[in-house]
Amino acid sequence: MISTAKKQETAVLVAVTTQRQTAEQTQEYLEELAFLASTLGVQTIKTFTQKLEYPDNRTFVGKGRLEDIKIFVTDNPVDMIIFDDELIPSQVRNLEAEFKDIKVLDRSLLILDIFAMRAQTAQAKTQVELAQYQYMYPRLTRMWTHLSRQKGGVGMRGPGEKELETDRRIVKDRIAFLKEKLEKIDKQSITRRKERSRLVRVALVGYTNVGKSTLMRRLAKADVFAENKLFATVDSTVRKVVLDNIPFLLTDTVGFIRKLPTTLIESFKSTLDEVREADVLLHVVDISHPSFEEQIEIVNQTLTEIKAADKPTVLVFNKIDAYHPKEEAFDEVVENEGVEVVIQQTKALSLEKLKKSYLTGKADHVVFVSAQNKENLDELRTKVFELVKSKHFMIYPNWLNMPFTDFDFAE
Ligand SMILES: Nc1nc2c(ncn2[C@@H]2O[C@H](COP(=O)(O)OP(=O)(O)OP(=O)(O)O)[C@@H](O)[C@H]2O)c(=O)[nH]1
Ligand SMILES: [Mg+2]
Repeated sequence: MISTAKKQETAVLVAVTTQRQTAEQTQEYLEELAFLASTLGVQTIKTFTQKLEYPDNRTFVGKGRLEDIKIFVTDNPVDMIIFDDELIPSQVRNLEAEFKDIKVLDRSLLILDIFAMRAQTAQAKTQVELAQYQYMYPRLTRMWTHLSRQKGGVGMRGPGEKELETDRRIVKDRIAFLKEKLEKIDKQSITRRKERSRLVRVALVGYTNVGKSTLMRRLAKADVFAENKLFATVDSTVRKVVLDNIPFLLTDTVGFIRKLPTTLIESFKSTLDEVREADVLLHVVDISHPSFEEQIEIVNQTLTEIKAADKPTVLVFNKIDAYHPKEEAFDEVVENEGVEVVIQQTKALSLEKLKKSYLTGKADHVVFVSAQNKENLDELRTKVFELVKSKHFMIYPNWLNMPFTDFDFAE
């Protein structure tokens, strides 16, 4: 058990700007990484970046930057160094050798740790533990094992805060055991889903922390957990909602993030089935986030990856109450005494303009809401109802003549 009296752990974050990642993106990703760390109670005290064609094969950053980091961690109280990309096993080994008694972590390990902290159901707990061990297995060196045992804490927590096992042979057995256990649980959830398959299914999807659970509360009056932290939700919650006499199922599930560890996607397959098997998606976007457009892209990519794209989708722009127009630079040419002068100007994209650009063709169904302030929720309900209704009548062409006692409308 981690005692609450324990001092706050501190971290140094490291990221590289490459051909595929601009300096601006690197800054945003580092902010997100710091947010992930703070979700685990870890305080970021310094960030290091480097411009490289590719991350260094041996130590992620080059020799010079590595020296800078070493000097910093020698002079300051640093518990861990967190790298923004998933480290390959040999990089972990080399970096462990360089930093000796300081923990070396990466973004994947942090995400896995948060999932472990959040998992509630037996299914989610098993899925996370399996993903953790699959991530760890190829990285278990004698030294890492020894050091991790000594260091414990962030990066080493299994579901329920128990320390993860680091003995190679035991880990291998554990993976086999967890896979078997998960298969059994999955069978049960498939049966459960089949039983309720006669209702239209709507799933809330989106980047983490955009307000999916808050919307779930508003639409289904469900008491689900929402918090300004990343991955507040890692289990799925399903609620029955009735709009104008048409019942449907609404699912709130795990959010997506950039560079979601592949082991997590694989082992969360059955949780993600809720999304894959949905008839309608509500893709929730946090419009107040400076990189909301990139987040939309990442969610779309992940949906394609899990084969859940190409469904009727409502793009729900949430948090309009907190929207601040992003300033964009442009050049204005003016004439001054017969000479053309270029003046650098900025313009802010108002919410109205933004709405216009999305409503004219970027997506089939778009709604702008504030789940927190209950703004425009009726418009969202109407949109959802339209899509649910058309699907519902495909399943039940004779619905209007059916006896209502067939369904339990109680909420
Ligand atoms: N300003 C503002 N904040 C909101 C709104 N909707 C939700 N939030 C806040 O955003 C944060 C995240 O909300 P959640 O509902 O937990 O988001 P989520 O998408 O379920 O997040 P994860 O489960 O962590 O992926 C919370 O602090 C909410 O109070 C909104 O309309 N406006
Ligand atoms: Mg949530």
